[in-house]
Amino acid sequence: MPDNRIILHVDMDYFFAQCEERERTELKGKPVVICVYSGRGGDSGAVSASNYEARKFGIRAGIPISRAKKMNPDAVFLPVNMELYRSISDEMMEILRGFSDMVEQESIDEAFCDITGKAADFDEAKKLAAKVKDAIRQNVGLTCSVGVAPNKLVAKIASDFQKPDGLTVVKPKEVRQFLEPLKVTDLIGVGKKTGERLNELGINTIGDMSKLSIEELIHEFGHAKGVWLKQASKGIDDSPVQEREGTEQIGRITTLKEDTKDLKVILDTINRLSGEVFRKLEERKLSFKSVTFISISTEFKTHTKSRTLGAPAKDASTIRRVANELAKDFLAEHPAPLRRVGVRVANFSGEKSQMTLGEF
Ligand code: DCP
Ligand code: CA
Ligand code: CA
Repeated sequence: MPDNRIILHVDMDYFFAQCEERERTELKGKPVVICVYSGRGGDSGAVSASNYEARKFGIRAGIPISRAKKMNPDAVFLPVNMELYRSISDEMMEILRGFSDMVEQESIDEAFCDITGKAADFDEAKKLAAKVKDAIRQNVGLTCSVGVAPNKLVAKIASDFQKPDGLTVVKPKEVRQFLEPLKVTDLIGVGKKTGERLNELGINTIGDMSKLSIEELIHEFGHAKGVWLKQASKGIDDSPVQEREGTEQIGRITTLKEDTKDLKVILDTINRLSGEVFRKLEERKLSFKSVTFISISTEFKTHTKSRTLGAPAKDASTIRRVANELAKDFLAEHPAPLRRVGVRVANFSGEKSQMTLGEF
């Protein structure tokens, strides 16, 4: 793994609550609490997310709903709407894939991108990260926080460093200094148990831990973990950004010359994008089993329509035909002008999956 990588980590701000704010503008400025009701009736259940206004009252993910209601009875309490959050998550991932072919979705609201080939140095990377934030704000309508660093471990901590709407760049030379004062549990991979044991040993910060010898760490935590802790405390992490199994997709999105609902213009564009997607597939000798049509309205609402094929396909005409059908269906259901359209294929099989099997 080259040690001159540039990795970006994007984490959406107060994600579930911000999604609700986007859909209902009347919520802006009010404390909003998203709740998972247990189904046992009443307020039994836990808080899943809260916006920053609600956090001022101490309302956070994980606390009982009844307690949150005592903290602020006037907050807006809403049940989770996973379908909404998933579709907004897809919109965000789509934007990231427009910036880099190497995107690793880490959870519903965060992802790593390897932008090594897209920026010559960390100053350029900072500009690119600002563009990513703008694109997400413009196209998805949500704010996020971004970290830029030489690896995933540090990028993830950096995205959390200045929330909300943050952008933190940690250059290779600044890594040690950046990590030193932080708590050991800020390192992803140091859980509560390991953190408590380290605290018992008088180790509170990452800087404290970096001073322990590797032998001491191995003695305490075993070989694999000891070695990892030593590396992590120095901000070393070689893990690559890789697509999670099943999440890999190849797509192209473009902005139409003008907002339109003209079927011919839209289908012509889709045919061009299908050709681009096909060339990418061909390069990598992949077959696909699903095709998606993506549309973004003049109000920046994204809709996707997908179809799973009966059998894997690898030809350009299948992409075109299915994308055309999906687009026609979509426009029949939503006869409003579109701003951007896209085509995506996924559920791959082919050379790559065989290679993966061969590795084990
Ligand atoms: N989530 C949940 N239960 C938890 C933690 C999180 O249901 N205990 C859900 C709701 C969050 C989403 O996952 O909105 C993302 O989690 P984050 O930890 O990234 O937290 P937020 O995005 O809500 O806030 P932040 O702005 O701190 O990232
Ligand atoms: Ca988040
Ligand atoms: Ca997150």
